[in-house]
Amino acid sequence: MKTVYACFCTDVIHEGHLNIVEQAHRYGKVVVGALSDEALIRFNRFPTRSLEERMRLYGEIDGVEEVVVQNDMLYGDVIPTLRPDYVIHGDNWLTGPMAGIRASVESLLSAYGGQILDIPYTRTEAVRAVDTQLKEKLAMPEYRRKRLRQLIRICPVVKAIEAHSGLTGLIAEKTVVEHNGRLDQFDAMWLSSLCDSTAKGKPDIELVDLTSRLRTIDDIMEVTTKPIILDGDTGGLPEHFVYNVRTLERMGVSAVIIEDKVGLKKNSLFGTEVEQEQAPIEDFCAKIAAGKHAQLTEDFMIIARIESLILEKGMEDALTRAAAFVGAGADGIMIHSRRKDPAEILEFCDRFRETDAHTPIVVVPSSFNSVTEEELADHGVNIVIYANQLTRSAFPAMQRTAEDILRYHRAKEVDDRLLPIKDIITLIHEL
Ligand code: SPV
Ligand code: MG
Repeated sequence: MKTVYACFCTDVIHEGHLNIVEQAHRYGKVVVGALSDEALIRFNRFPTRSLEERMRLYGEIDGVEEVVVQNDMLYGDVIPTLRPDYVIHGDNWLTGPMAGIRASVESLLSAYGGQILDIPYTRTEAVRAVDTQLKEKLAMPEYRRKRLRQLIRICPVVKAIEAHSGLTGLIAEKTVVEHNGRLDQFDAMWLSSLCDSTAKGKPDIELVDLTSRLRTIDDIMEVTTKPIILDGDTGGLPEHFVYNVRTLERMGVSAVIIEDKVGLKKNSLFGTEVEQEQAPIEDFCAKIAAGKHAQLTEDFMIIARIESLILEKGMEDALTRAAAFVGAGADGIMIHSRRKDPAEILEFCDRFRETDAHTPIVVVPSSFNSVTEEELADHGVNIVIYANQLTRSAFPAMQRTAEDILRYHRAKEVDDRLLPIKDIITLIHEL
């Protein structure tokens, strides 16, 4: 009896999956792999059902004899042990980002003479409707809100990129790259105060009010499903913060990060070049505690951002504050630095982890940008935020285009570096 293996990465079984099992059955005993949560996330299929539920679902399909867990998107853990005679897959993996996965399967099978069965991918209205429905479900507040905590549990490091509009939200949502045969993408979005203000031509001094920030969040939520971490600046007055926590929770925002500053907040990257005052520990603890008290769900996170290193108040002050803020109920700590060298950030993380093994640590490597996600994760970091790179790449590109049109009195010279007209008119898909 031959063995036919198919890997599934779905929460809902549709006719395409049934067709794969039916075709596979003609060749032998059918074994289905359930892709692990972590691999699913890398594959842009955030699970809405647990691995156990998915395994049960696959096992109930007529013709499936066995269900196994597949941890590696490239099949590297399953094929050498199971040694299936065939691996069956829809022919949609012949081209595009999934071609690397097929190449890996081909090479693993060639070690012992196994074969790939490419079958026509099922493209029907019903299949498309199931996919759309799944996406829409993930955009609902109850799914989106809890997704950040799920990611922290599942991923070695959660990667967030800034978004300040529907368009940048789409970039955060949809950008996928293939690297060494594996697919990768961002896990979450950072609603930066700097970039939201900059997009409106305003300084980053809490001038853009929450009503306006909520409008930006809503624009992003309309077209994305990934979780949102809001840069909440100082969080404002505790009496206002409690209402804002409820509003954010209701919308489906996953976390707010508030920084321990008072008065006129300026952007941290100014450091001590401008006057900025840090909040007394007790006052900031009271704000955190008030926010936690107001919160209604288990999902929402209030993360305390420590500005001691930015304001050159020293490592001890940063660590004292971190312990106090966690004691007051903070669900995570963000530690910031504007040094080019990541040493002080890594030292903070190591020392914080000596006494606190679990509270998530968030970092924003804008200045200390040589450090890799892996190194940060090795020092206990859970969330890495790329806080402003989209805005900083778009601005010089737009400025150069504007200058060149003025210079040449026509647009021909800039055309080579522009998105083709046929692509811009179809960039946003209509429903
Ligand atoms: C932001 O993106 O607005 C931040 C991070 O608060 S930083 O600009 O580095 O202070
Ligand atoms: Mg900010």
